[in-house]
Amino acid sequence: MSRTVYVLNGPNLNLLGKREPHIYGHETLADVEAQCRTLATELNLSIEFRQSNAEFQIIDWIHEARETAAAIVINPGAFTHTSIAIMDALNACKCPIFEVHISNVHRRESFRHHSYVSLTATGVMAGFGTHGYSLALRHVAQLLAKEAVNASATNKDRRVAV
Ligand code: CA2
Repeated sequence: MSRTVYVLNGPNLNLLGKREPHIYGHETLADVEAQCRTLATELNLSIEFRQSNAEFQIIDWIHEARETAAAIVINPGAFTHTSIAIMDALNACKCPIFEVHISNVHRRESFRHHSYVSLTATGVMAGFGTHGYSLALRHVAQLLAKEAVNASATNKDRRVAV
């Protein structure tokens, strides 16, 4: 069973910590990646942490994740509010999808209140700062643990039935 989680970041998130700290805080994307990697090791997950400003690139990574990932954690940046193409790519994935926003988008401009990604996401985290990524990874680890328990119970049932 795959334990790889794709952590995908959309446009302008490479500027994290370098501008608008009153909205997005002081941590850089490299800090977020380091935190995710440390936590992933603790949770026995492997992560693919990526950022792009290009919509097609994010879509290609979602297609890659579709084949191999246990889950996708995605902060699509402003594509959240505009991209039917990213929503369609996510819709083609069977794995759980967690949408993360550093800021509470619902307290901000009305154009940030609608998310195409939320229409396909398993869960959404907004306003927890960069901690939202860690919360999402911890949740994925819990889901995988539950799946493993269920799989071993099913296998036991099969052995009894034979
Ligand atoms: O709150 C979030 O995580 C967002 O996804 C961030 C996006 C924004 O368009 C969404 O509505 C909410 C923007 C990412 C841009 O990040 C910057 C960071 C520092 C300086 C400038 C932009």
